[in-house]
Amino acid sequence: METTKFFLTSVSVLSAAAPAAAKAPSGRPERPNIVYIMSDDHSMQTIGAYGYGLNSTPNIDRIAREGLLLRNNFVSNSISGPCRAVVLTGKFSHRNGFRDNGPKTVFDGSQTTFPKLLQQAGYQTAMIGKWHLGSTPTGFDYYSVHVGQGTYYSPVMIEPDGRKCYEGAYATDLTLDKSIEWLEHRDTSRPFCLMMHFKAPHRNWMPAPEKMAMYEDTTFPLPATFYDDYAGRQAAAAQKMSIAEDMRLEWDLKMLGMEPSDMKGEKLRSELDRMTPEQRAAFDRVYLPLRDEFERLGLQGKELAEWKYQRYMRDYLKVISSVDDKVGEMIDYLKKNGLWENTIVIYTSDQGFYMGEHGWFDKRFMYEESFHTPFVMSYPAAIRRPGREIEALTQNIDIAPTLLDFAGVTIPADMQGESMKPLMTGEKRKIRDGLYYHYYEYPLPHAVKRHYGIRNSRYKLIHFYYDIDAWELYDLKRDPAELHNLIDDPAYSRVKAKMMKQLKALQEKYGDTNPTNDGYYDPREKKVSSNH
Ligand code: SGN
Ligand code: CA
Repeated sequence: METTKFFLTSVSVLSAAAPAAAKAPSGRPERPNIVYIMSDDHSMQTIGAYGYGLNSTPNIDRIAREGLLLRNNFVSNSISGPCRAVVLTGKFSHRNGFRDNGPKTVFDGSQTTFPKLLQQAGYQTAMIGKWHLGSTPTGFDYYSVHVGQGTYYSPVMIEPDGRKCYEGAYATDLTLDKSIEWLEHRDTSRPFCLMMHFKAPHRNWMPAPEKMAMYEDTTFPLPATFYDDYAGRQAAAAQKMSIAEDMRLEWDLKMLGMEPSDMKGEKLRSELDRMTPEQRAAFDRVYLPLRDEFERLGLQGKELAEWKYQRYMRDYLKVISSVDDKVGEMIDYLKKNGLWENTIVIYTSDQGFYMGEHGWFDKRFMYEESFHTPFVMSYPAAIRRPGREIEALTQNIDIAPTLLDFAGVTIPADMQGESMKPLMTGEKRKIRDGLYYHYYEYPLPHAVKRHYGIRNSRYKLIHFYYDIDAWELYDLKRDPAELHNLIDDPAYSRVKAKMMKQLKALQEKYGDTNPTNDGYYDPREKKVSSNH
């Protein structure tokens, strides 16, 4: 493996003033460039433009202000690899074959993806950052991807000519710098599609040196459902993603030496070992006094749970702040180089995340916080009336068809999503009545039971299965926090019957007609069920 000392290249040095986007020789407008920015586990609740007031993200907000924001955008299986496979293929997990992050699952890179189709249509394509699909990226002229989840410090990247360790680099900075470097060396006569996938803000929320002290004086409001008792919700009661119970003092909260026998403590130490002495000193300056104070306080019970929540929020938001800075540098680069008008810039996340709602971190459930995912986009050449919010139900299966549509490339008939282009360019209409969801990864981490379900603009119906058989029904208008399971409420029997029917119709439409026979590998049984 080659080791590279990585020196951050300043964007302003690289950028020379470039002419504004020209018309193609045919006189037709140029095909748009695409910068698809996706982070890992970035919740809607922590993007300024969504209005929760927890933090500010001025640069991500610029994309929404100069373009649009999707209010009701969802995933189809709230977990990293599966979401990434859905984005590339425009197909649900049961169709693209990548159902889970489990050790046996590898993305079949021979299938059709939107970057491949763009490449065939003359686009230059690149994939930089978190890939997390097991197989070597296909459909890209260039790639530089993390090994698995990657590390925050001194990441090892897989590139066409082998693995390289970028010693001293911070992952978020590296993703931006590699992206700009690729743009600088591209063929300017052809359009490009760049997928820029931040590792951040994935667990263990390791901040950049200059952000270590940020938010240390801020106290965040405890979510109203932090002490949820999960009454009437068996699967919610069985999870292992509680801030109070499952968040680790060393790995997650960086209290060095507080859990000497915990395997995950090892993981923190190995991440710290990847730092330069200066980076390590910046960490120690902030986290060692916090550890000493924590030891002195000896917190228990609710006090300890709330202390963990504050630490979690601070670290998570420090990491987000770096992401937002780098999004800003990309916007500035595009503007300085005359590319902004004719480039589709998307900022989204692989899925949503819990910021203490129901007492949780992590994702996986079809409940709103992890089912929802943020999505803002700008494309001044085609999106009139900047700053628009779109209320229609959209889903990550729609991304591939939408980008192909904008690029003027035929959308394959077997892609399962819909093009959002009409919505985005001003037509007021809905593209679907209901969203379908199917999550498989049980019993792997966090013990979230397998489930599938449907959500429309008012109600949600979920079936948890495998080693449980539990149905849940929510009225999102009356109970947006999803605390009251109405499945046995006689007042909702007609709603229930209607939702059951709609669910069946969606399963037929999308070809997931035998959902409990899901073929997912169970490491405890060491066998795979028949239709895998
Ligand atoms: C790791 C994390 C989990 C997380 C999964 C999946 N544990 O296993 O908390 O849910 O990744 O995340 S950790 O101790 O290794 O941090 S995903 O976003 O890649 O799907
Ligand atoms: Ca993720």
